[in-house]
Amino acid sequence: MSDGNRTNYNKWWKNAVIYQIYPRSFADSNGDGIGDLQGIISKLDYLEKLGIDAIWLSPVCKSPQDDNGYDISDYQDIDPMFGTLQDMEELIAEAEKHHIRIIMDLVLNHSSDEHPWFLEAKKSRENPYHDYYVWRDGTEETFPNDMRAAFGGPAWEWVPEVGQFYFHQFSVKQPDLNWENPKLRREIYDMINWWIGKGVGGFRLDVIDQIAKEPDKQITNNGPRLHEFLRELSRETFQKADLVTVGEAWGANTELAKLYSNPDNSELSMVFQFEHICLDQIPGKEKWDLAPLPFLKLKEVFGRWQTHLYGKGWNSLFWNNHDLPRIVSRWGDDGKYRVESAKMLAILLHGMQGTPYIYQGEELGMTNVRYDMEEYRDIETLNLYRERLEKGYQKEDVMDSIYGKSRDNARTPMQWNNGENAGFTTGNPWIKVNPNYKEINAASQITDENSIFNCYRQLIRLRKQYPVFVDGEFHMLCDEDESVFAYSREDSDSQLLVICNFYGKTVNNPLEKPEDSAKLLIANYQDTDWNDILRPYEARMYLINKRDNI
Ligand code: TEU
Ligand code: CA
Repeated sequence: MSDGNRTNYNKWWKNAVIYQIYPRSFADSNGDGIGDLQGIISKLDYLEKLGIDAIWLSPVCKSPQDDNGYDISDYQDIDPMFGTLQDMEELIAEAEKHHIRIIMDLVLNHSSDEHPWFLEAKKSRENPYHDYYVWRDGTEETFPNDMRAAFGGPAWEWVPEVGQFYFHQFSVKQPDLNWENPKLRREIYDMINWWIGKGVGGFRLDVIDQIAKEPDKQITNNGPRLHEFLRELSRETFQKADLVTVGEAWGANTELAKLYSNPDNSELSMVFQFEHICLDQIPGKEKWDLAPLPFLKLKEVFGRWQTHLYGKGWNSLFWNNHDLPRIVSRWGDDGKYRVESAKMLAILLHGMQGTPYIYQGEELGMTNVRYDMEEYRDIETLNLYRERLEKGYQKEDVMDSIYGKSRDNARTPMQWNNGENAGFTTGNPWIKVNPNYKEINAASQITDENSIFNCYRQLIRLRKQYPVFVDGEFHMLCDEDESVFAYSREDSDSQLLVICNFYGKTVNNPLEKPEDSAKLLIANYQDTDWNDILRPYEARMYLINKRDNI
């Protein structure tokens, strides 16, 4: 079925596992308290041991860091905080020696307001760069419309020099780029090709579903020209090399995902969508308004994505990223059953079809934090705190929302060992280290064969060993069961069977014992016999060789 680079049928990234690094929180090499590229280079042995194939590197380009690098002021240089372009080239080369590819984070929906394009654009309406951004007339007091920015406040900012508003879907320092302008698109393609020339393994495309916005119609994501833009982008750049490309798409459903990740390779390799991970949010409310997880709905959502995309598209599998709270605190148990529940969540996810992503520290079962307000750093969290107090919310309620959902939960420094600052830095960390680092850290887990780290390591190996992980067809089992998440994956040779008790109570095992020849591939309790009950967060994965039974 494979025909080289032209289609996506037999691509390397289908049995790959991708590891996301949030550079400022990963490893600090020079004691300034901020993680950097040399820090990452020093941890490549660790990553090779884990067995991952690629690193998705959150943005390291030059940036005023208003949104921790998602506000880029030079797409072709590295922020001095992280190192130099030479360090980046070294990282790409050193990673390759460890069989790891580097995936860059491309932020193409907006730039920084300090990008030279924007500095020019705001000088006058006649400036050749003016049209690189999205402007609307108005008077200082009357906004073009009432659209709001993702981090609070209006989506419009007045610029007196030109007597116009510019549009920003995120912070005021992140003006939206105008993809309607072909010259802008050309500049973006040239920049991407320059990075391809540097040997990167692929790209993650930040909020790519928002590039084709039409603010006059209040359209943010899935604008009418979105897939036209994506096909042009892909043709002019990605299709020239064997890359992995992943589009962050909050607004995707399975039909749209088939366009993004069409096996004909006309757009991207895969989609990174959030339907499963937003389920503990009440529809129409904000993520901060905490709600319990509707478990049956979770199964329905996973099942739908697995079956609708089968043979027609490709999905990312993830519980975590730098915007989300830690999964073990969110849907597992970060107390008594931290180890069991972290492994259960890993086993549940890694048996499905798609490309798994591990977010730094997830492989250690790192947890959420509860800090005093002055320890938080994220612009979204700081804005929320201010806005909700102004609106009259109780401080305790706002703090509960922050404990539950703040992006800083994911951004505390990586816990390497039980030494000072968890081995992250010899200086003062830019954000406080989670106080539980003495108990939860990489050094203690690498050598412990029953650690969460070694569970992830084993899952990565299994995915490479058995083709059924890549191609097997998904079937949900006991979909009405209120506690157990179970499914099978089947190809012509074998069947994979995954059974997970999603909760902390012992329950009856709703499944029939598989035949004796079934091989237990991985589990999170040490005894291996089949049992008619499932203990708290118990997870088991079996392989049944169909040929044994003929
Ligand atoms: O995130 C897109 C996005 O929609 C989220 O920011 C979301 O609004 C927020 O996290 C919900 O709490 C991407 C990046 O992943 C994020 O870090 C950036 O802040 C954002 O784009 C802007 O570039
Ligand atoms: Ca540093």
